[in-house]
Amino acid sequence: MDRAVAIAHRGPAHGPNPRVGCVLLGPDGTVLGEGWHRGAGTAHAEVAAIADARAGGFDLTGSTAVVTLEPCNHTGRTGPCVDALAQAGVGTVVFGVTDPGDASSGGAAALIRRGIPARLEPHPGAQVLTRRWVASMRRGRPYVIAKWASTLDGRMAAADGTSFWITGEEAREHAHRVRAEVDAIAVGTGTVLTDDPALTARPGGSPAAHQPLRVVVGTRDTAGRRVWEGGGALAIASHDPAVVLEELWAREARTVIVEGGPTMLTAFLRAGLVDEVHAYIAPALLGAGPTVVDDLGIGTMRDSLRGQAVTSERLGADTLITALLTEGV
Ligand code: AOF
Ligand code: ZN
Repeated sequence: MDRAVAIAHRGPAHGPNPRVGCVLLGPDGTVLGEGWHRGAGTAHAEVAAIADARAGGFDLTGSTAVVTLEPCNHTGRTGPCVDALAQAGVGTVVFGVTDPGDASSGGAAALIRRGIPARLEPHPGAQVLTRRWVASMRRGRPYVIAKWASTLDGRMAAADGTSFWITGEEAREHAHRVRAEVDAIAVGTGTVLTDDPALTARPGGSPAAHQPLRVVVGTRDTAGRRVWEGGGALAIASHDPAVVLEELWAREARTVIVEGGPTMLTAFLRAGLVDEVHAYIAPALLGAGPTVVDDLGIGTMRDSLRGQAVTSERLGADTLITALLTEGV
């Protein structure tokens, strides 16, 4: 399963489908074939592994398929992996995470009905690989990462509105790498008007192969701003976070970064629609200027929003703190 997880990582983190890896083992434990999923519309990991084994001239009768995700039981963009495994003569299936999809789930039961033992062996690596995707499928909405950069005293801009270069090069580079892994980046019209961000993913200074959908939320006129350059950006004329996520879900977005400003971040937090926080903290103090989040309607410490599975990472002079906010993510 470790090997299946490792090859699954070669697939894209963005897009409507999860990253999946599959290793086919002979009765004596030798590897007969390997495959991973390269994104929606392409072969599933199992089908790719079967093709790999066939190319090597191997007979798969009685083999064991080790898959990071429960084999699918539906015809989506491609056919059911349950059928492909059965037709190939695979004898046993082991998987690391259960498929939460409405249509695609039930693969293990379908295999067992055909006399092919299939069992879940929960695997931490497989869970990490699919964590955001599984959460989005369970919720029926995109997984939301709220991202901001602030000073030590929680301010995202100075009193005169200047906000560029709060954090340093390493922190900005990290944020660009995260952008390249998601389906969409959403900001409010206020941020577009004050900061005029391009909202593109530029790790290492050059544009990533995958560019997330750029989304402008709100009703104010932002014509002529950089976000509209090159076309393809999306305007959502609503202030309701649920409406924004519905619109993005309809476009098959599974992961979204909400980048601000304070009005937008506050609306998402108030609605309970932030799954994960990425706070880049600079060792600077301003003492005045807007804070990253406004009134959340929380009056007492007991009701504070508390992060779980918190991590911290030094990025140059800055620190990235990540925390999960919703249950079961
Ligand atoms: C698998 N193996 O490698 C993947 C699976 O539209 P499709 O045909 O690509 O199906 C997408 C769904 O299939 C996806 O939502 C998820 O439930 C499952 N993904 N399943 O057995 C794979 N990528
Ligand atoms: Zn499949």
